[in-house]
Amino acid sequence: MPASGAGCRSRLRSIQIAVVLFSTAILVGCDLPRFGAPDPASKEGDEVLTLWSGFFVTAGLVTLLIWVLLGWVLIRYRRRGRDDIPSQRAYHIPIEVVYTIIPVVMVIVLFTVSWRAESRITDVASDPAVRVRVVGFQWGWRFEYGEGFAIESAPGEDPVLVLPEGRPTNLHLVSVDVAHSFWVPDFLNKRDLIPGVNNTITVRPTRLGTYPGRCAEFCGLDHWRMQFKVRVVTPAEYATWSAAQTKEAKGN
Ligand SMILES: [Cu+2]
Repeated sequence: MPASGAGCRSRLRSIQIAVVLFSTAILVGCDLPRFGAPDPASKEGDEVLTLWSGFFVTAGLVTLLIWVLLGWVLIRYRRRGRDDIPSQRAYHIPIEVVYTIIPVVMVIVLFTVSWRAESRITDVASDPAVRVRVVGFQWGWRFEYGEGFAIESAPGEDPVLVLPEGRPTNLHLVSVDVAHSFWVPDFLNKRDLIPGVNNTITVRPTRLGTYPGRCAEFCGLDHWRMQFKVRVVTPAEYATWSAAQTKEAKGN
């Protein structure tokens, strides 16, 4: 019926406008929402967040498109009378080609973006400002600095890994017993410590502050005790602190 067709077209137009406004609002925004991820405190975390947000927006747009198409089909082709049966088409080659190619292209794009981000995140700095050998054991941590001193877990006290802001630090992750995992949630980065495996990550903190860290691999009954803190300080503060630690280590 003409009246019903006009109403349907008007509803569809409203939905189209809503989709366009929603997509535009998301795509033109300089800062995408974090969708539940912590505010990253490292350059590597920024990369992970960008990837996470991009995937979230893509998934949201695909979901929205499906809902819109579903709604359109339900309204446009609803049964209006006893003998009202829509066109029964067995196939439609152009549409099938389109809905095969689009997902394939999307998967290729998402794969490429992920692969490039992963390469940047896992790239180990060749000339880091600081090198720390991170030793995980049941149940604690020892941070052995390249400058010749170490910070270790003490009873009732979490060890503190001090890092300079904006400078690359290479963390060489080593386990002396079972598998552990070095995790600082605010860095949005995590890597396992596996006996016999050499794992190294580069961290570039971008924000001053103190952040909690913990073992993210169940490693035994007292796994919960494997907590530590990361304190990000200015490069000048780091130099002063590390010089004092080195002096103290040499004195002992
Ligand atoms: Cu553990």
